[in-house]
Amino acid sequence: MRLLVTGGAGFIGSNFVHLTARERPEVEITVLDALTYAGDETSLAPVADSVRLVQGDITDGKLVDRLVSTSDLVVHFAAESHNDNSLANPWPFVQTNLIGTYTLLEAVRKHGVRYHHISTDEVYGDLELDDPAKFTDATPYNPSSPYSATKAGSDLLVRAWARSFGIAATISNCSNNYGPYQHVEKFIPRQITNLIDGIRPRLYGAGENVRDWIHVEDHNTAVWTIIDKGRLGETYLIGADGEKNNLEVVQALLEVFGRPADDFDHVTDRAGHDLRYAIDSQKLRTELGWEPRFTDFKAGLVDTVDWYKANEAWWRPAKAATEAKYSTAGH
Ligand code: NAD
Ligand code: TDX
Repeated sequence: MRLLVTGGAGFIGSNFVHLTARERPEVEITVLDALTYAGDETSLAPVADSVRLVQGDITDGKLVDRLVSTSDLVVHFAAESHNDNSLANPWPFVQTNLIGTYTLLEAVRKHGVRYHHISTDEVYGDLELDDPAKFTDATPYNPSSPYSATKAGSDLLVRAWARSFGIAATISNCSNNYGPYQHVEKFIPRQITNLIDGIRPRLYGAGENVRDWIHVEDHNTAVWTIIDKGRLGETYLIGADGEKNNLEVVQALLEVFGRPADDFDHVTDRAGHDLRYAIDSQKLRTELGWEPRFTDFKAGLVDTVDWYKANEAWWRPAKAATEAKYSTAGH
């Protein structure tokens, strides 16, 4: 099978390529990645022999058409992915998440290639802290930020291309991922690398916002399950019942580092900050038989801290510029 992975040099995409190279050696893997600030060729170094990396943009119609025409399956991870960046400058989000997805859809339509679309639970907006409801694939779309609005738009393009043009597509909407190779701009790696550097963690607002954490490996086994067994045209929500508020996560990290539970700073909150995400993944579990394996969040955090300690050369080059950007934004 010839597989095209967009965004395969990013956090989740590179972990997906690692998993695929390890467990499916018969798959020929091509990665299409623009190597933006968030993409890093060295994330693919351990599997470099099994992967062809093409540096290019998913909005480049000619390049996308050529790569899709020689593929049997496209898994589309490439995106502008950070909410804070989307508040500072929404344009790259419109360009990559909307125009980029459109460009891929036109190519898979033309060449009749199977397509899996990676999306987020943020398309559903947010929940109250005490709401017993969780997101399902029937929850109405209600995105809050330019990031989540462009992801929602990209999902709707996929649904329209499946219904009107009959493309062979599936969609997954996953909750917050953590694990190795995540950019230091994101919450957990930012605090881990702050703690390594002796800087106090930074909590937006009161820290009561809840995220539904899942280990990146569990996200990616779910993606393969949907590709193998999912019904075409369907949307599957991926989650591992990992709800934690941000204060709990910061205090878990402080404990791993042997620091006092109040050794952090409150900083300016994010504009439009979603309060709570929670995923109901019953459809994926009962219909397709998927289960998460990394269900011990504390153990997963300890492994992730160990990874950042052992791989300083990977994250160090991005750290100072990331913190400078946060300091300008008051975070
Ligand atoms: P990331 O920012 O770490 O990686 C994105 C990758 O896409 C980078 O390698 C970047 O170079 C590449 N890219 C960006 N613009 C491109 C373009 N125009 N052309 C080609 N490549 C381009 O993101 P991530 O956290 O790995 O997220 C991957 C996907 O998963 C995204 O679609 C995101 O919306 C989705 N998602 C992420 C999470 C999460 O918690 N991180 C949760 C649910 C869904
Ligand atoms: O320094 C921080 N302090 C803090 O309290 C940072 C960077 C974040 N936060 C808070 C904001 C959020 O409530 O932590 C939570 C997680 O923040 P992010 O890592 O920025 O993730 P989030 O905005 O929840 O979005 C993530 O999950 C869904 C990914 O970045 C998206 O790509 C994905 O779709």
